[in-house]
Amino acid sequence: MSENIKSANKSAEKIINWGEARGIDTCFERALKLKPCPIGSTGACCDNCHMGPCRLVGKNAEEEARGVCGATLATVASRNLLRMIAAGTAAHSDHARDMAFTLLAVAEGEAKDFRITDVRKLYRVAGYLDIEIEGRPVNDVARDVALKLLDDFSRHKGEINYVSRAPRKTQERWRKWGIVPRGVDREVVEALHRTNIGVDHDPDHILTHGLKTAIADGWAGSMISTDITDILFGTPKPIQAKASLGIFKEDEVNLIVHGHEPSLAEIIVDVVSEQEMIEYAKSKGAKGINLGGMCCTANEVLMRNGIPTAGGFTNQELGIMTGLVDAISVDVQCIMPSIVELSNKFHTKVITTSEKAMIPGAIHIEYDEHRAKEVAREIVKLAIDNFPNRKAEGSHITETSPLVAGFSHEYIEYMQGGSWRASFRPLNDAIMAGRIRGVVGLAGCDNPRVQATGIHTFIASELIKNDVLVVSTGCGSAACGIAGYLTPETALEIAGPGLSEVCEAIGIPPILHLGSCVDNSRILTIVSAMAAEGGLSEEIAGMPAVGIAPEWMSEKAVAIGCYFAASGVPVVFGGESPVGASEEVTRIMTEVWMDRFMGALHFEPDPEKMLSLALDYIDGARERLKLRKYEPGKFGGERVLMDMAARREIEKSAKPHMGIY
Ligand code: NFS
Repeated sequence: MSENIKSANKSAEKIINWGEARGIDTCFERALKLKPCPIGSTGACCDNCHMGPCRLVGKNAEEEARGVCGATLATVASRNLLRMIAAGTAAHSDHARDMAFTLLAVAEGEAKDFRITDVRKLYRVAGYLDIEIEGRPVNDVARDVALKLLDDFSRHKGEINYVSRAPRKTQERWRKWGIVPRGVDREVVEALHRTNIGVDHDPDHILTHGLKTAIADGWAGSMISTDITDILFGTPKPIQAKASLGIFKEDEVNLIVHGHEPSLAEIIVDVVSEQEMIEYAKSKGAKGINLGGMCCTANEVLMRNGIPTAGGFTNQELGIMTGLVDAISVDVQCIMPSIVELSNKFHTKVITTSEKAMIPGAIHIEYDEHRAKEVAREIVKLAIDNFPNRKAEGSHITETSPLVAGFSHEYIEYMQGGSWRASFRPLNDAIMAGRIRGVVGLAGCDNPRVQATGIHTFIASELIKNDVLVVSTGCGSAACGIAGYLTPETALEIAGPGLSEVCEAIGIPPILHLGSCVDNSRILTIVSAMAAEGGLSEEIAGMPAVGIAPEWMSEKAVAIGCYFAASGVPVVFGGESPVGASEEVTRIMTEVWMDRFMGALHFEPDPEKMLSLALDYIDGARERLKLRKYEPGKFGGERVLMDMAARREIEKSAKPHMGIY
């Protein structure tokens, strides 16, 4: 990778260069100008009280350096990591809480613009929660589901609901080490309490609470968000769409939905196709309204409606620099405040919509689920009204990449056997036979501190070449989509012989786009289902599965990495370690967590080493499970995968209401 190239995506690079030539600053420029603080970035700075900040540096800092209170480097670094986990957990879970309140409002008839789209999923979730469904009105079931899930946030004692969805042995490990969360809010508050000056000083004890908090993120907050979003807007199934900065149209009103929360964005999807709105756009000289997405709000509407994505985190400023974006509606998380100042150089209107998030200079139109359509119409109208203000300048892009997204865990189950025989048997068999070497969850942000999106695409292509099935989420999916990797053809062009054969038989890409970052919870469900299916590990721990976040930057990513590690999945993060100053903390996150949970969290800046670490973990798991040694192109005997023709035969006899799973 060339040092001078800031983004691996050619269109992005073109816009960056266009901006640089005009003195327009982006995160790429700022990342060059503003080097990370070498002390804070490795976890050696404590600013938890006002005697400091204390910088625990020096040759023998691990042994000798102390903060004014006497805190060691390991205490400081582990506290810093716990605060990151708590913040990440809070972000996902607060989003989930709002989804639960939306479901409650719908069930109680107070949010008239929404409806329960996937009743089958509602019943499935009610089943997890032991809520009676027989003979009851759908809204009553939905209300009980919403209330029971809301308990997960405020519970003081006991266990979060979805612990029961983990394999029994995984639960046993969690109980043995005391990391079953009680309630999301309680664990987050306790994390902040413990890291307050003078409370918890034992790094292992601090990090153990980190895992407990992270499990509250994965198995409560994120999983709740995924489930309720599916119930309200539909469980995703494969859908074609486009990705790139070239999705904007010169002759249409371009509106972007950016951030993370799907509710308002879903209503905007409806509103842009209202005839009245289209006529209004025409009255302003536009041919129509073109809706696009950014970051994880993009993933939500891409998975369910095929709305194109302009990309991930590092593309948000570049989108505005096309000069074609009439309005960008943002909710929460991963929104650069710089977009407001940048938009002043163009004609773009930036609209903040969450009561929790404002940016000075932006237009604030507050979303409220009780009047969702009204708010959505106001936003769409604002974008339309701004269309005639477009200035000529901007760096236009025309290329787009086709992709297939929408792989919910329910669909993955369905695609392996149809409505009647949906299971994970074929996947487990393919892994056992060595056709598929293992599974990697490729997740997380794209990052201007590296060649943005380049490490994602490198790791993704190398993994599939090595017959590793990739399930991807978040901005990593956008990176793969823009690179053209989310198509079934990629299986034939790049994937190794075993993976390629499996993908061809089912008609899927070798990289399955599972959704937004909260949808990493789908990966937990998938590995749990693989454990239940038999033939591999009986628990999540020990599966030939690894998590990788090669360009992570958000605290949310740290929470995700930790809930995977606690669940038994080794995780490899790119970049320098945020706790790298402490060998003790590094040892706990790798060796101690491996002993207890068979999971770990590594930080490795070298992409080649990240890859080999992941493959070593996969091969090690295969060996422990006594599976045949992986050799490219050589497979053991196993059941034949069900191809499309066989599946159609079964479908013919399926009842029409069977849905997709
Ligand atoms: Ni995940 Fe999604 Fe992207 Fe990173 Fe931000 S949008 S929640 S945190 S940058 S992947």
